[in-house]
Amino acid sequence: MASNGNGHSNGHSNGNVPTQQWAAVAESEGAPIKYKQIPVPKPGPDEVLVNIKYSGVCHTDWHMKQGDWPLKASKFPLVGGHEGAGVVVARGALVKDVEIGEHVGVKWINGSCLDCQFCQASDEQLCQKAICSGAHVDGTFQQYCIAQAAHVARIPKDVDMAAISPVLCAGITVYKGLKESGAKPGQTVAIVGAGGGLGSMAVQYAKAMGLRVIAIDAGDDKREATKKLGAESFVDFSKSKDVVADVQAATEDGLGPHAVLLVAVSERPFQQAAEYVRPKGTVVCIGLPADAYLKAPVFQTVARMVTIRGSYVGNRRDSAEAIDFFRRGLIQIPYKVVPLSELEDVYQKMIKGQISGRYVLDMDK
Ligand code: 8ID
Ligand code: ZN
Repeated sequence: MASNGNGHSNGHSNGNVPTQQWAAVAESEGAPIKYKQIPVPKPGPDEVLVNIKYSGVCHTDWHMKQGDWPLKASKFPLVGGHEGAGVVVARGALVKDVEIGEHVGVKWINGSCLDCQFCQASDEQLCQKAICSGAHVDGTFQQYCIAQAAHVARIPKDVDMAAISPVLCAGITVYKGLKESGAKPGQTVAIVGAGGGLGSMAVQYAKAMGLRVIAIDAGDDKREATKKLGAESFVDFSKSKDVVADVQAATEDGLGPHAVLLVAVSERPFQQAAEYVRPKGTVVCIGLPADAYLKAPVFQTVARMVTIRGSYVGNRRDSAEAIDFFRRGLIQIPYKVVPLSELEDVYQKMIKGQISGRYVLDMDK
């Protein structure tokens, strides 16, 4: 492929950036994915161009493509993806601290204003001007992707890029959620949706943080998979006659888990968790089923002093910490690498609940 020399005027590139690339594109809301060639974007003054090597596929990418959330994609055709690991190949003129050749991750938060009260407090997820990968700008399901230099995650060069890619959303998000839960080493957390992408990560992070895990999901594959990841018990929501009683029974004193991490894409568990969490426990809502509402009995929530809270991705510090857990060998989830051209098949498996762990797209196949 031809080189266009420097990526952006007054910026710098490694001199090998092509003008065309392969991408997985949603032409319109709800349309199936097309694998096709599109132009390589050019980074703005504060942005870098990343040659994506691998990208995990998050359920959020499906929601964005379908348009079933209050947060809508601001562009179609849209390239989704926000778990991209790759190499910086060009940078804008204002970028000083990210080097060409560095390994970086492109996350859901692609950019933010860095100036508002939320950015000042490092809650950049809450920035009213936050730009999200695969929602407001094209994401990581393409060979070359742009991100604001201040927001790319740093990936040490000794880390495997395929294996780390799911950490860049799933890992960071559940690590943050576990911190927000306030659960302490030795205490128990129930992970609802434990066999999926976020759930598998959550079981491993929880274990690495000294927590005991009750996994909740469906089917023997996920029972086995979550056991291998370190869960002490499993409640099959598709077979259980009383999920609330079964989750409480899975704790030694029968009082229920100290925290619940909701990462399922279904409303029902969001209506049950406050009932089985231990008195003074915390329910952390992370999964985002469309059109869903939380429900909790007021009397029991008050009299049992239950906390219910939301948790949304993580900031740059959470990202660095989550990556460090991975680098130290503490986080290993099952993942399957398939070519970028197979994204639509991955989505079809995902919505049927058939994915255990994560699918990772190889950009060069
Ligand atoms: O920052 C955030 N809050 C954030 C970040 C990333 C992703 C939120 N998310 C959201 C996604 O948009 C999605 O709504 O988290 C949700 C989970 O994403 P995922 O882990 O990427 O999805 P998955 O791999 O399809 O796993 C979902 C699992 O939930 C199980 C399924 O069997 C699957 O294993 N599940 C379902 I659907 N219903 C369940 C139920 N009633 C259930 N597990 C237990 N009980
Ligand atoms: Zn995600």
